[in-house]
Amino acid sequence: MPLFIETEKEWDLEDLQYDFEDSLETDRWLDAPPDIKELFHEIEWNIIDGEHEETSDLIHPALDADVSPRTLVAGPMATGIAEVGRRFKMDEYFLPEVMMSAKCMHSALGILKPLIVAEKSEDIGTVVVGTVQGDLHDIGKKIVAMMLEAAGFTVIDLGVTVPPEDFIAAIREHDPQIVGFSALLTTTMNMQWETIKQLKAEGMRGDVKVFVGGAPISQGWCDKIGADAYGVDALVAVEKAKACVQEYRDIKGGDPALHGAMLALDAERVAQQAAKLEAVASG
Ligand code: B1M
Repeated sequence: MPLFIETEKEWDLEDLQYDFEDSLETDRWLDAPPDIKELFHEIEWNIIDGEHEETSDLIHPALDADVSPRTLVAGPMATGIAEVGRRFKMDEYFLPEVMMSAKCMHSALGILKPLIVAEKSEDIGTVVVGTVQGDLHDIGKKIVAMMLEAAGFTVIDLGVTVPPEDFIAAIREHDPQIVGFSALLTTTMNMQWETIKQLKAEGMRGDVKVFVGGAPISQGWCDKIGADAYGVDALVAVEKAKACVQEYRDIKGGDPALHGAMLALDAERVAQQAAKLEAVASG
């Protein structure tokens, strides 16, 4: 039975601006056994420090202690790379440091991917994913792709900087139910829109449900460009993708009814989270 450790909260990461000792004092992962809490802080600090071998070395003891691969991805790996993003934004880090930290994420994901994907038991559909043209960021897209695979999808990952015509060729070749565009830059998010426009121009918009995601992407952007679903994170993307091939399989891509159904899933999740919080607060 894997250890349950809360990862869904939006943590205060201020301690990551100081040092490891400060992290030991935060309330992040207080529900974990103390040695696992410490291990998580070591993982996040090794990602921040760009130590990829050490990061990989710490993944195995966590797995041996029954921490699930998903908890590692959503827990210390997410907080570590978030702090790297903050440092980059504040000019405390430059590209070489960010590249070292990205290498840590890739090394850890290399260990975790086969374990996550091994959860796949049935084939429920096909998804084509890629990072849009001009954009080299692929860590989040890889996480989404492996979670989709674990949920039963066959995933065709086209890689990074994928031009619209390559998405279109892959849709023709693989006939997926879903196509997903990842974008991490405000300068490349427009390529999600361009790709949708080209899908329409080819008369293919109804053939496929379009998902969008990535740090600068929002529900408002999804609405504006006429995508069907926005995935704020990998778990939400999987929840919506499953709904698209199950209860909403007969609704075509681009149909406002599908967009409405995806929004209803968000509303339902928010209501459930609020009810959970209320239950905790009232003891
Ligand atoms: Co870049 N970078 N980077 N970078 N980088 C950002 C995105 C930035 C926000 C950093 C900052 O300023 N704080 C900033 C963008 C600013 C902006 O556009 N306004 C930035 C910049 C500026 C750049 C360069 C332009 C820097 C330069 O050259 N001067 C350059 C661009 C290169 C290019 O793409 N052409 C660049 C380069 C790089 C590296 C190569 C060094 C490296 C990428 C390595 C790699 O991916 N192989 C890198 C990194 C690592 C980052 C940060 C630090 C981390 C990104 C990441 O992996 N996050 C990032 C800071 C940040 O995002 N806060 C930053 C972790 C990942 C798990 O989250 O990708 O959001 P994320 O994915 C989530 C969700 O968004 C969602 O699910 C995922 C899992 O939960 N999701 C989807 C993602 N895709 C989805 C698709 C879906 C559904 C959900 O459906 C299809």
